[in-house]
Amino acid sequence: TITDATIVSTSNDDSLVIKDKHRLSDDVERIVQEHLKYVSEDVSHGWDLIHQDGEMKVYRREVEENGIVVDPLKCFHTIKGVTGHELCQYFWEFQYRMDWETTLDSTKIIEVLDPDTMVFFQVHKRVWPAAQRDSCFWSHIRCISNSEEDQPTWLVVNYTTSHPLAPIKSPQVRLVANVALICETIICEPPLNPQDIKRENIQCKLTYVAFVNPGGWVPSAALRGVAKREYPRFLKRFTSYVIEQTRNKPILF
Ligand code: H13
Repeated sequence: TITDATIVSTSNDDSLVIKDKHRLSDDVERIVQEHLKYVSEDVSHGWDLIHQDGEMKVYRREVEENGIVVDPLKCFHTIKGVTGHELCQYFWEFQYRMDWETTLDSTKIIEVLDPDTMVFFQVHKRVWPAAQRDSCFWSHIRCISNSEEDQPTWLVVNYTTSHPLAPIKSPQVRLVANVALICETIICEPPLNPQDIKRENIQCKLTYVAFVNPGGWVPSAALRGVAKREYPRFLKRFTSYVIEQTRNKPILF
């Protein structure tokens, strides 16, 4: 039976999926919808291009709240030979995280809310001139079909939450974040038979957006310097990792 405690949606192959709701379902839904709306807003006004390397473009808007830098960040990239599903899977799944993350000391799953939503606790490397940071966030992966013909959009959202299993222990400071990776697969010169699609026929348009509050004062210039260096580094390392991992595997649409 379908009740208020269930969510009905369509999966990758348009079959109906019924999921049990959990205590954060409404939050997850709201934040996912916000990101889907925000992703198509352009960056022509008020955004600075802080890094460009081939197809990769990293923009930010300088914003401070109570003297703390909380610059929104928006990155665009096009990656050849991988799908949005593959990128999102490698970004979301715990087992691959430490292979591509260079800014973490540790990561662990502290709760499974449903098969697509986990709560993580992570300890970040001390990369800036201040106390060490940790984070506690739900991480949700989702596939959204746009139309019969188009490839679905895949996304992952990481959003800060509090959790009894992750109390804040000073002097460690808690990062507050709202991050999304949104990916769209494009099939170039599609062969007549979809079965014949090769990696050379696919590319993926990636958008990565991050709102991160360091949770306590950090010198502005130092923090902006770290962000300018680390986000492009993350994008380059993460996307190369996925290309490498999927090279000889069947394509995951
Ligand atoms: O998105 C990235 N990593 C995710 C998986 O580990 C976790 C991330 C997150 C961060 C913080 C809180 C909650 C979730 O989504 C890649 C992150 C790359 C980071 C580059 C370093 C940025 C330095 C600026 C820090 C501002 C305080």
